[in-house]
Amino acid sequence: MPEYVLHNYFRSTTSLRVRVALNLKGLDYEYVSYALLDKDHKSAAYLKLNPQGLVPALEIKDAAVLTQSMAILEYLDEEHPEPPLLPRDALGRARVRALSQIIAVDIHPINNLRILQYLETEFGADGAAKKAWFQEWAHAGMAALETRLANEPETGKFCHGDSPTMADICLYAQMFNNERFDMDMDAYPTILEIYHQCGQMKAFKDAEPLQQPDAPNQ
Ligand SMILES: N[C@@H](CCC(=O)N[C@@H](CS)C(=O)NCC(=O)O)C(=O)O
Repeated sequence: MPEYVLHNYFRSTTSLRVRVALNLKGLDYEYVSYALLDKDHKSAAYLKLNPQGLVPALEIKDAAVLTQSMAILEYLDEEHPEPPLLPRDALGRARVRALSQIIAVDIHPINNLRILQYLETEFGADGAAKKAWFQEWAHAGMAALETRLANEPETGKFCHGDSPTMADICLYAQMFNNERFDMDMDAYPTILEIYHQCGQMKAFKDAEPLQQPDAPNQ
């Protein structure tokens, strides 16, 4: 029996981050799905696990429930250090956390399902308006990320050197949201190259939305 239970959803990109980390570390886990559009994540049972009512949550059987994908990634990295998701040096760690947070702090939270639903119900935003909102903030973050990745010497095959870190996990996951909202990524060749590099690795591929048991049949 796996030690970990991942409460998540196939299309959730914060869930995707945790799936990649578990795969990279070679950790087996039980997959429990919450259909966000059916509000499964607002059920009383789930709110007991995560009062925030957001996925993912990583349950450590008979021990604890972890929430917040970035905190979960750091926990997994501390408990299962190989392969590392953060560099050994403090400057490197600060850089990787900063690159990660461009996505995890400055892009994702303001484009999340509940924000887009609120724009619709409270401000009458239609599909086109929601797409414009998404693209505005995603382009702002992607442009800054591209500038840094293209110009900083620490960038290698991946965001930081030649092996994947937390920053690559965030970048990879975000690309699936970008695609859903028809983002034109032509201006971001370095990001696209790193996305391609990640996609060569089974740990990333296996975490993709359409590879999950709750994904619709293709
Ligand atoms: N900062 C949180 C964000 C979690 C989050 O927003 N998850 C989304 C799916 S990617 C969610 O549960 N959305 C449900 C909603 O907005 O109602 C994390 O990184 O875990």
